[in-house]
Amino acid sequence: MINATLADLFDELAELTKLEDQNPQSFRARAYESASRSLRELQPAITTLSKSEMIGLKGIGKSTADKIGEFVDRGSIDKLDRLRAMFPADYRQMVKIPGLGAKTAAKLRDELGVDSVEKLTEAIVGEKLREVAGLGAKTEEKLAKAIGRLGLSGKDRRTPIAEAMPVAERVAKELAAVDGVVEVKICGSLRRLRDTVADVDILVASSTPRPVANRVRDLPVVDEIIADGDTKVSFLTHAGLQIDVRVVAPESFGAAIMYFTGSKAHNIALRQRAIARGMTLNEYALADAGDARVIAALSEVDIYGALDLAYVVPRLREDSGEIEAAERGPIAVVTLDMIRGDLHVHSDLSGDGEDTLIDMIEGCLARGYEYMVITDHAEDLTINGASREQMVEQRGRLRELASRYPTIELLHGTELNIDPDGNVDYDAEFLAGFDFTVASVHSHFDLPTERQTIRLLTAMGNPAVRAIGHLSGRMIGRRPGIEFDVDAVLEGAETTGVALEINSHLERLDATSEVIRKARGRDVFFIIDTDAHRVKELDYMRWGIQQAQRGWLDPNQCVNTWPLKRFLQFCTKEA
Ligand code: DGT
Ligand code: CA
Ligand code: ZN
Repeated sequence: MINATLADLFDELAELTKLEDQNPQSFRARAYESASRSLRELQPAITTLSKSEMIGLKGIGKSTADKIGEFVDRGSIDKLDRLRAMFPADYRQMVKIPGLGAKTAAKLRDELGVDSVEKLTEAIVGEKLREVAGLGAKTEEKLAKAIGRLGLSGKDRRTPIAEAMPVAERVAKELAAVDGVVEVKICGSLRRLRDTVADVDILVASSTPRPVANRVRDLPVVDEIIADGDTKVSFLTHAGLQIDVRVVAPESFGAAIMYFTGSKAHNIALRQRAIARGMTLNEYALADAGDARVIAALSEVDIYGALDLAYVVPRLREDSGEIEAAERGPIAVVTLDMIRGDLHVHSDLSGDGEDTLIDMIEGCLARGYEYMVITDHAEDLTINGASREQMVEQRGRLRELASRYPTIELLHGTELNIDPDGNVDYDAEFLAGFDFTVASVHSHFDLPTERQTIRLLTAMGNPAVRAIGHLSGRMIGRRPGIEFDVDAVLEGAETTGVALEINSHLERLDATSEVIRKARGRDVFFIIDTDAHRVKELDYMRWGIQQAQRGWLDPNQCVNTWPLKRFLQFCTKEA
């Protein structure tokens, strides 16, 4: 646990150092990032190592080791404290606006006293930015649009899931280790896998709340406690995210997590259903309305059952048809155990890939897959792509490895780049040599809707393309996706048989749940994959699964739940 805690702190140090150096490529920030990676991979607790052993680790130098020492001795790191004071949460939020770098942010603060999204919005309205050298009316317009599009301003500011989830998981894990704790569950919008969350709701089952509350107050992520009670503690993290921790009795844990998972609309519909049956439903129990006898409270399954409903996965709890479906019978959703292969996996042949081909294969093998596709970046992605020669060589190696890994089918693919006109890398003949390809948009995110639609349809029409990667190209909270005509693209997917990817990265979760849902009942195929660039990221599959659930994907539409033979037919377009 200490390793992960320290890794988080080094990540934060890296983020803040980029602001201090006003340089996203800051050399010092990179050093902190490699320290963080090294800590995350380290098996023994770092505290069991001597200083010289620490320095012997890849990515950890003397100054990093000193900082680890500081934290172990005093529970804080001077430099981090100094940077946190220099760059408060509001400022950090402002720097996240696309198109606003650390340099511009520093100028805004120094010259206009603008250090939050709110103040920036005011300054834009007052046309103040054009008074600053190097900025102009264009900047004002661009930033106003970015703020508007991302919903970054005001009280309804939301945190991207990729930022909230790791923090929530860390807190949950810490609390699970507290004496007397039976179970911990992350609830609210995070459990429903919404793209962004207003706050994090964590529920802890324990008959003795006090030690839990004490532990929460001591967590290193806590910046400020905003509500302090025996059974509920709310705090803000240094990044400004609110986390509510509630302690409830183990015997009503099911009712409590159900209530705090929501959504509110789902809860209201269930409560009405309970009332219609002479029962009451609240965060403590489903009970008899007459004599208050508890009917079900321990588990969510029990409560749904007592309401004559099949279990509803949290991702579907939005009161948009799931209750009616649960009334009819079990709801078919994709689950992790159905997945037979990962179809979008990078090795270190990609410039941004980290682990070797063998590592990635063994990673997939360890996850029980029957097939996998290696999809390193193609040549047009200038810094990250592989040349033709490298691709051919990799294919040869993969074929050789087949006998060494007889239980998993190793397929050779690539991730192609869709250019503004919908064309992809290589030529038809070279493309025909791949077993499987996924084609993705990696540039030109701002073209008009019509051009983006044609671009996607053209790529789908390419006989070598088997799937479209991260359909919109969005980075949640940082970059809006391309705008395209969803119906036209779904129709294109039907006519060409090209699958749409559900990319599991929490920054992406792309295709969006809205698109997946629109494809329900149509002849559109999906692949759920991790786009892993290192072995550990193969575990992202669970987020892709949850995204598929949120989009209510029919498991039959999911290509990588199919047996090998059918998948191979799909690769050759016979599906
Ligand atoms: P957000 O906005 O991302 O925090 O979304 P949620 O869904 O996490 O909303 P939040 O944190 O306000 O509340 C957590 C859950 O608690 C919510 O999903 C359902 C439940 N809840 C909150 N307020 C009410 C309410 O007035 N009535 C009912 N039935 N449930 C509520
Ligand atoms: Ca919430
Ligand atoms: Zn990729």
